[in-house]
Amino acid sequence: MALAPEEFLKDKLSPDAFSKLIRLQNQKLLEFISEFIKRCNPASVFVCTDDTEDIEYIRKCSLQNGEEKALAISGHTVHFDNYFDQARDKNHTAILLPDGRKLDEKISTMDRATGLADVQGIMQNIMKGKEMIVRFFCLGPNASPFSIPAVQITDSAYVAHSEDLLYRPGYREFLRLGNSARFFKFIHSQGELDERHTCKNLDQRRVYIDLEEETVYSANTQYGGNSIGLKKLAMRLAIHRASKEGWLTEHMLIMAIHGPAGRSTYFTGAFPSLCGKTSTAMLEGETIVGDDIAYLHKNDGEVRAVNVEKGIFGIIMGINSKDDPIQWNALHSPNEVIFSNILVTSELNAYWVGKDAEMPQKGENHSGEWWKGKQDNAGREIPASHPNARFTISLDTMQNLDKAAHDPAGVPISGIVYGGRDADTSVPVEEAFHWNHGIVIKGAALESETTAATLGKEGVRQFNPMSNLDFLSISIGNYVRINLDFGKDLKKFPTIFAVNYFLLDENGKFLNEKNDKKVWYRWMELRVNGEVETIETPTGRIPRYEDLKALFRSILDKDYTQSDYTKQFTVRIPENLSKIERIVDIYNDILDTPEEIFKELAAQKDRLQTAQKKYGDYITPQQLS
Ligand code: SPV
Ligand code: MN
Repeated sequence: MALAPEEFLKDKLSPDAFSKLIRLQNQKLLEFISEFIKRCNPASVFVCTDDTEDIEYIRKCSLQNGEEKALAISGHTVHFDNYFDQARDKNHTAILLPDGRKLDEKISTMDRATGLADVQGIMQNIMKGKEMIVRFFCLGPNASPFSIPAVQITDSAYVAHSEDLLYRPGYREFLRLGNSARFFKFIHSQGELDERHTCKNLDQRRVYIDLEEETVYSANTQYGGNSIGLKKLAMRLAIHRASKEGWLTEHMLIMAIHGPAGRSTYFTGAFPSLCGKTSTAMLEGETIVGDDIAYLHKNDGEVRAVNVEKGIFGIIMGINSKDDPIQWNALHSPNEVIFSNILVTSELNAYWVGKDAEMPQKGENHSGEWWKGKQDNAGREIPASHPNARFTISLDTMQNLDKAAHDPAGVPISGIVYGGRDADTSVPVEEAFHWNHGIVIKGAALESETTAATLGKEGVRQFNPMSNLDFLSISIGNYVRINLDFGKDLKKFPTIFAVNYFLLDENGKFLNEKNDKKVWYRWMELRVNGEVETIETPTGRIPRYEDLKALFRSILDKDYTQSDYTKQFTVRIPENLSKIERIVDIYNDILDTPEEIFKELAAQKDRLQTAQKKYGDYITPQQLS
C-alpha cells in the first residue's frame, strides 16, 4: 500500500525540511509535494521558509550551479536562457480543459487528460540527481483579502531567486491560513542543461495550465515568462478564479500620478508586452505600485487594486540615463539585480542595446561568445542583447515606490488606461465617453503589433483585448462580459482612457518622444479631477491644445507647437473605420460576444461616418472645437 503523504515525506526529507512542511498543517500541500517528489525523483529537497538564511541559500545555489554569474557591481548577477528560449512560447502553452471543451480559437487549449499525460510523462524522473526547491509566496500584499497563497516547486535556483525579488513571502501566510489556504500550485523543471547551463530539450518544452486543480506545469524552459510560476502562469489561474468570484485579474500597471497641491491619483494601465508598461510605471516624478499584474476588487462601489507582485521583470532594451533615470540608477547601484540575456563584457559589466554607453566589441550574450557582426545560422546579425533581455529587481529599495504599495486594502483607482502598439489609427491620448464605451472600444477592441516578448514574427497587427489575450483562461466573450459587469454597481467610476505611444506620421516617423507620456498622464490626472475641458471627437474626448502646451512647458520644458498637436490629434477616419470592420469580424466569430460590444462598435461607426460626411477623412481638432 502507498504510504500516506506524511509518512512518505518523513522518510524522504531531512528532519529540517520535514518539520518546515509539517508546521504548515496543510494536508493538500503535503499531498501535492509528495506527488511531485515521487514523479520528479529529486536527489534532495530544500524547503525554503521566509527566513533570511533560507533565501541566502537559494542565492548561493544559483551562483554555485552556474545558473547565474556574479557581475562587477555587488549584488548583480546575469542569467542566460537558451538562444531559442528567449520569450514566452505560445505554441507549447495550453489551458487544459476536460472532455474536449474548448475556448475561442485564439486561446490555446488542450484536452486535460491528454495534456496531463504528456507533461507528467515528461516530468517523470526529470529532477534525477538534482535538488528540488519548495518555496511559498503570497500573490498580493500579505494578510490581504485580495491575496492568494502559492507554492512553487522548481529545480531552478534562478527561478526561485527571481521569485524572491518579485513576490511577497508566503511561508508565514501558509502558517496563518493552515488547512483553509486556497492556494495555487506551480511545478517547474528546467530539465537537462547544456554546458552553458541552458535548457537542452526545448522540443519537450511545455507550459500547461490545469484550471481544475489550480496547478501549472512548466518543463524544459528557463525563460521567466514560461518558468516563473507566480507570474504569467498564476495570472491564468487567477483570471479563471476571478471570473467565478466577480473580480478582475488584469495585465496592468498601477501607479500614482502626482497632481497639483500634493494630490495623488491612482491609475491602472494595460499594455501588451514591450509596449512601454514598465517605463510608464517608472515615470519620473510619479510613484509606482506595480508594473505588470493587478487584482481589482469592488469595495463599497469603488474600484481598488493591488499589485500581485513586489518587483519588476522589466525589458532592458532602450533604458538610458536621460529618459529612464530611475531604472538607470537601479541598474547601476549595488542592489540585488538579476540581468537576463544582456551582453556581459570581460570586465563583468552589463551592456544592452539602447544603453547610452559605448558598445563593447565583444563579450558573452544569449548566443554564447559574442563579437560585433556575429551572425546566426540564417545569416542575420545577432544584436548585443536580445530585444526581450530583462532585469529583475525588487521594488522595496526604490525611492519611487508608492507609500501604499503594500496596503492590504489596495489603492483606489480613478483612471484606467489601455494602450497598444498602433502605428496609424489612435490619437496619443483620449478619454472614453463612458464605462461601456471604454471597456469595448478602448479595451476589448485593442490591437497591437506583436513584439519580441513572444516567440514568432514581430510587427504583425494583432487583436489583443485588454492586452490580456495571451493570458486568458476563459472565453473572450465571457472575459469582456465580466469587465462590462464590473461597472454595473459602481458608485465611483474610474474614467477610462486610451493612449498610443507609437503613432507614426506619413513618413513613418514617431509623432511623439518617449517622455511625452509624462504629459499625457498629468493631463489625465487633471481630467479625472475635473480641472481641464476636452474636445469631443467621434472616437472620444481629446485634450485642448492650450492645456497640453502648458503641461509640455511645465513638465518637459518643451515648446509644443500647434502643428505637432494637429498632426498627433487629427482623427483618422478611414483607419478607424477599418479597425471597426476588423474587430466586428472577430467578435462575429466569437460565440458568446456580449451584445454591448456590437452596440458600442456600431455607435462608434455611426459617429465616424457622420463626421466623415461633414468633414472628410481627416478631421483636425480645430475643426471640432
Ligand atoms: C510580458 O511579456 O508581458 C512580461 C514578461 O511581463 S513575461 O513574464 O514573459 O510575461
Ligand atoms: Mn507582462
